[in-house]
Amino acid sequence: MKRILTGLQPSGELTLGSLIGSIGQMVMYQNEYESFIFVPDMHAITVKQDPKLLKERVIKNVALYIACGLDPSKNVIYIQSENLYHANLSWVLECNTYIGEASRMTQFKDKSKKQDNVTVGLFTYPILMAADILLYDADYVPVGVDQKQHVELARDISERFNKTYGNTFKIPEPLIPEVGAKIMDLSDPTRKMSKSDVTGKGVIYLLDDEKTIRKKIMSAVTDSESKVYYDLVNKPGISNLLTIYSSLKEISIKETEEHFKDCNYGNLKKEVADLVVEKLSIIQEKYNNLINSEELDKILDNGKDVTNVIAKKKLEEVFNKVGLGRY
Ligand code: ATP
Ligand code: LTN
Repeated sequence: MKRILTGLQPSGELTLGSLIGSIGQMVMYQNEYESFIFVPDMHAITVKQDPKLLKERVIKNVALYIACGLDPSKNVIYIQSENLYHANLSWVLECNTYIGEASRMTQFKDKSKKQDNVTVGLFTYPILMAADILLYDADYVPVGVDQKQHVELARDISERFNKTYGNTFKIPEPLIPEVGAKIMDLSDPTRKMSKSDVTGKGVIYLLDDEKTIRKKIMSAVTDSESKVYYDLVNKPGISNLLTIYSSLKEISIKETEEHFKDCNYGNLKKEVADLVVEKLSIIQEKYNNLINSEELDKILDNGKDVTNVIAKKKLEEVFNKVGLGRY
C-alpha cells in the first residue's frame, strides 16, 4: 500500500475550508492509502504564538481531525513536537540545501513582507517540512497549491541526498486536488476562507455555535442581482454558497444550481445555514466526546510510539551515512 502524509498548521482554529479542502480529502484517501496525519506545531512557532493557546489548539485540532471522520485505526495521528527526530533530520537536510534554493520559496517572500521581525525559522521552515515527509518515506503528500513548491523542494533535497550518500529517501510527490472546491471568506468572497484571518468575520470555524454560524451565513456578501446561479467572476458570493452546499451534500454544482433555481437569496442562505449547522453539529458532538478523553491520549500515544520507531531508524541511517555518531 502506498503511504500518504500531511499536516495542517495550527495557525488558527480549523475552518469549514479546512474540512472541505483538506480533511475531507484525507477522509477519502484513508481507505486507499496507508495514512499519516500530524499537527505541525513546530512550524507554528515560526511566527509569534501564545504558548498556552498553541498547546490547546494542537489538542483541539487532533480531536477535530477524528471528529471530521479520520479513523484512528486507519491513520497514524501524531504531534510533530512529540517526535524529536523531525528537527534532527531537518538539521542534516539544512546542511544539504543551498541558500539559493531556499530563497526561491514564494511563501517565505510573501509572509516575510507582511511581518516586521522575520525569524530564521520562517526561512528554514520548508526544510523542516521536507524532514517531516522524508522521515516516513511518504509516496504522496496531499497539499494545496500554495504548498506545492515546498514538496518540490523536498523532492530536490532527497534526490540530491540519494545521489551523494546512496539511496536513502523515497522521492515524494505532491497530491493536489484537481478540481478541489475552494471555500471563500463569507464577508469577502474574493479571498480564501483562512484559519489565520484576523477578524474571523467571514470564517466559519468548525467549533462555532449554531447562532454564530447562522449569523455569519445570513450576512454573507452577495450581489445586487436576485437570481441564483454559479458564476465565479460576477457572483463570487452566491457561487461560494453553492460550493459549500454542493460539497457538504456531495452533489454537483449543476444539481445544486437546479435545486436553488427558484430561490431568493434569503432562502438560499437559510438552507445553506441549515446544512452547515447540521453537519457541524455532528462533528461537534463527536468532538465533545473526545476532547479531554483518555481515548484521545491513547491515540496520540500510539502515534508517538509508531512514528518514533520509524523515524529513529531513518535518522540513524542518515547519521550513519553522513558520518555522525556511532550508529
Ligand atoms: P493559514 O491561514 O494559516 O494560511 P489556511 O486556513 O489558509 O491557513 P492552510 O493550513 O494553508 O490553510 O491549508 C491547509 C490545507 O487546507 C491546504 O491543502 C489548503 O488547500 C486547504 N484549505 C485551507 N483553506 C481552504 C479553503 N478555504 N478552501 C479549500 N481548501 C482550503
Ligand atoms: N506547511 C504546511 C504544513 C506542513 C506539511 C508538512 C504539509 C508542515 N509539514 C508536511 C504536508 C507535509 C502548511 O502550512 N499547510
